[in-house]
Amino acid sequence: MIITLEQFIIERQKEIPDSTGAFSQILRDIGLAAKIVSREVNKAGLVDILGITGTTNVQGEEVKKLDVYANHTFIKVLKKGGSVCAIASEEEEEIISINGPNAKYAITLDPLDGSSNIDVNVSIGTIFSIYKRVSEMGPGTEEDCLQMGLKQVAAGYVIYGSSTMLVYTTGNGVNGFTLDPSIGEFCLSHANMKIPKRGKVYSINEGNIKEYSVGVQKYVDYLHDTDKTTSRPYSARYIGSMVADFHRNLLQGGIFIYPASKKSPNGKLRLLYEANPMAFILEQAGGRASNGFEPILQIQPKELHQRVPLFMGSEEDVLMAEKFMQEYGHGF
Ligand code: AHM
Ligand code: MG
Repeated sequence: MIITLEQFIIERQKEIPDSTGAFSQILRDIGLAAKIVSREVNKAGLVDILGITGTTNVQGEEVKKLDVYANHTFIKVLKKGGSVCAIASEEEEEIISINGPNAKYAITLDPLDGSSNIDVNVSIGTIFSIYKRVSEMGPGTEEDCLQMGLKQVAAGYVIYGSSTMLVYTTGNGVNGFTLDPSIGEFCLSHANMKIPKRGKVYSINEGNIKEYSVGVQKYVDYLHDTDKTTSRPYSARYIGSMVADFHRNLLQGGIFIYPASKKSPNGKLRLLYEANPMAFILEQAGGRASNGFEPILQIQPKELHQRVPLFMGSEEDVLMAEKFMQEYGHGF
């Protein structure tokens, strides 16, 4: 029997005493926005033959870049839903503050991650985290978004790939839903997802290897070595679209690394809407995520767009990478 995302959310809501439905509303809104973005992503390649000239298409509608479109779609849908008091988005310098009687939650969002891959038909994604607001009722504040990852009440991502999938956790396991375009519903396809304890794959932008710290270089050397008992050498798989690399590793095991480099001492990826949500999902799926030295979920954010070095994936693989980091320290 098919279980749709909507049905699943309603079933889970019944388990929460005194639930007002505000939280379920956000999850449903994310599902809706994801469907709208998925539709647009799927026709991205048709843009040329549909006759778009300049900034307007044949219907006379303004054409926006997909990442801007995704940003507007998620914000519009979440605002209308009424459960969110603050939205921090990769596409917005400041938070979007909202006032409403049921606005009990804050959300951080990367509306379209890996968007440089759109033109080459490679999977891209949306990433989100949800927190309980910490400010008094009224318009949301930056503090509502600047919470430690441990405080997340839900996190997830949507991958726009060969099919569109929504994967999320509310701290009670990880579940994946695949969009069935024929009925326009996300259907439960991957219940209670678990990442293998160890993988055979590593994902890192190895072109920059000389820019990385000694610990990262030594760890990658270690992965290149031959040793049957630990399945080495590992295979390199790097799509350059974090959600896609993450999704593969979640299903099949492995480690994803975006480390600090000489040029970018904090790496590239963002704590609030890239590292934290993935770290929460991993923790729920039996994996691990750190900056090489401390758990991602325990880092107190200071800025909305703060970057963080990221090591995440199968528990044993991340533990081994951390061992190298700790042995060689922060040195380049
Ligand atoms: P974006 O948010 O600007 O799309 O950048 C994030 C993306 C990730 O999806 C991906 O893992 C990473 O950037 C790839 O970066 P690089 O090209 O430096 O390897
Ligand atoms: Mg991004």
